[in-house]
Amino acid sequence: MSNQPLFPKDFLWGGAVAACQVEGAYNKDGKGLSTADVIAHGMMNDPTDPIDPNTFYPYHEAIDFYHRYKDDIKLFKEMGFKAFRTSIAWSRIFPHGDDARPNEAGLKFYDDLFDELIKHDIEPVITITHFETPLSLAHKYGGWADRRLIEYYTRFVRTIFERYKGKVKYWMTFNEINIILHIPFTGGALTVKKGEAGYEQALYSAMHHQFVASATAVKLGHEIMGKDAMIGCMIAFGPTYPETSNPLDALKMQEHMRNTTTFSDVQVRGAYPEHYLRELEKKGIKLPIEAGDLEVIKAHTVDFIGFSYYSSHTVSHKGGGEEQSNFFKNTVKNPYLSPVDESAKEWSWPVDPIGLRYSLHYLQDRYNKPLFIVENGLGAKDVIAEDGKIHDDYRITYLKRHLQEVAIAIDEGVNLLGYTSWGPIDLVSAGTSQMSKRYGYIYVDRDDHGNGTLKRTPKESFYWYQAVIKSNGAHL
Ligand code: BGP
Repeated sequence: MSNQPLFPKDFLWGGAVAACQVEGAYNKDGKGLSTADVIAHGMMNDPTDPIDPNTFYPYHEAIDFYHRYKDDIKLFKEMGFKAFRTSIAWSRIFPHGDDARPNEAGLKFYDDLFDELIKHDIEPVITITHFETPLSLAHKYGGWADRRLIEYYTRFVRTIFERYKGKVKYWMTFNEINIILHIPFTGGALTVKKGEAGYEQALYSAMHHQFVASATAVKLGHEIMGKDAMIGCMIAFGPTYPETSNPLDALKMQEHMRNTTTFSDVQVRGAYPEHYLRELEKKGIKLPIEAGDLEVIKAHTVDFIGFSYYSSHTVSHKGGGEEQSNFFKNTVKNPYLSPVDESAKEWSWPVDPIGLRYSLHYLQDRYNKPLFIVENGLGAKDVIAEDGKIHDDYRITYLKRHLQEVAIAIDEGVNLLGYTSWGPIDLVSAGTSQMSKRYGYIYVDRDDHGNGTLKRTPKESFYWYQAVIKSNGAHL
C-alpha cells in the first residue's frame, strides 16, 4: 500500500466485544441470569436450563473483564484504540427484564467503565443488547415472540440513554438483528423449538417486535440525547455470489441476499420490502402489526449502519442455496476464495477480503448512510511458542488483507466511520462456547474447561495493529 493515509482523520480504530463474552461475574452485584448464562456448548445447541451444577458454563466467569477492565483498557490504549465497542448486559440493569426499577449497582458498573474509556480518549460504541436477554423474559413470556418485550426493552433503553447521555454517542440497537431467524434462543430468547407448533410464527413475530423496539430506541435516543446522537443498526453481513453467470444463479443470489437486506431495509429505509410481505403471506405467517408500528418504523430510521463481516456465501439454482440454518456456512464451494488458514481450519469460514470491499460498496450504493465495520476477524487456535510469545502471523495476514480492501473502498468514496475488529482480547466464542477459538491481539490464559490464570499477554498482532493505528492505516 502507499504511504498516503487513506483513512479519514477521525477514523474510529478499535476493537469490539460483547458483555456476556468477556465480563463474567454472571451473578454479582444484583445481576440476573441472561440467556448466555445457560449456554454451555455453543449457541447452536439447546441451552441447559436450569443450571446444572455439574456442567461448566464458560460465560459465568468468561475472562473476568468485570474486575479487570481497567488493566485491559490500558492495553487497548497502548494499541492506540480510538473506540471500543461493548454491550450493556441487560440483566445487570434489569435482572428479570420486567422489573419496575433498575439495579443501581449495574448502572454504576457501566458508568465506571465508560468513564475509564473516556479518561483514555477511547470512544465507547455501545450495543444495547448482544445475545444476552434476561433469562426470565424467556421463561415468563417466551422471549421476543411476546409483544410485551418491546415495553421492557424500551424501559431499559430509556434508563441507559438517560444515564449515559453525554458519555456515549454511538449506539446500536440489537447485535446482528438478522441472526434471530437462525439462532432464535440467542437472538430473541425464544423458547419454542424448531419442529414445534407455532415455531415459524413465533420467529417472525419476534422479528417484527424487534423492529418496532429498534425504531422506538432511535426515537428515544434523539429525544433524550439530541440530534447528534448516532443510533445505528447492526447487521450480520456477507455478500452472496452466484456460482455461474446463469441468470438462474443470479436470481438465486438475489433471493439469498434478501435474507439479510430485508433487515437493513426495514431499519434504514423504514419499511418492509413488498416481496418479503408477500413471501410471509404465502407461508401463512401473519406479522403482528399493530396500529402505529409501521409509522414508528418509517419515522425513525437509523443514523448509521453497523455490520459484522466474516465471510461470504455462494449459491447455485441447482441447490445448496436453501441452507439457511447456519448463516456463516458457505453454501456452494467457491474456488476464488482463499483456503482457510491451518490454524482456523476447524471452523472453516472461507476467507474473502475482497468481499468486504464489495460489501462496503453494496451497502453504500443501496443506502447512502455512514457505515461502521463493527466486527471482523479471524478465530484461530494460538500456541505459545518456546520463546513464550504468540506468533499469530496468520491473524495479521487476515486482518491486513481485509484492511487493504477497506482502504481501497474508502479511496473509492465509501463513507466509513470506523473499524472495530472482533475480540481484540481473547474471549468466549459465541458459536462454540470455546476459549480456544481466539480472535485477540491479547492472549488470555484460559482453556475450554475454565483452567488458567487469566493472565493477559500481547501477541505479535498487538504490535502490528498498534503500528497500523499509529500510521492511521498508512502502514498496512
Ligand atoms: C458474531 C457475534 C459475536 C462473535 C462473532 C464470532 O456473530 O456477533 O458475538 O461471537 O460472531 O463468532 P464466534 O464466536 O462463533 O467465532
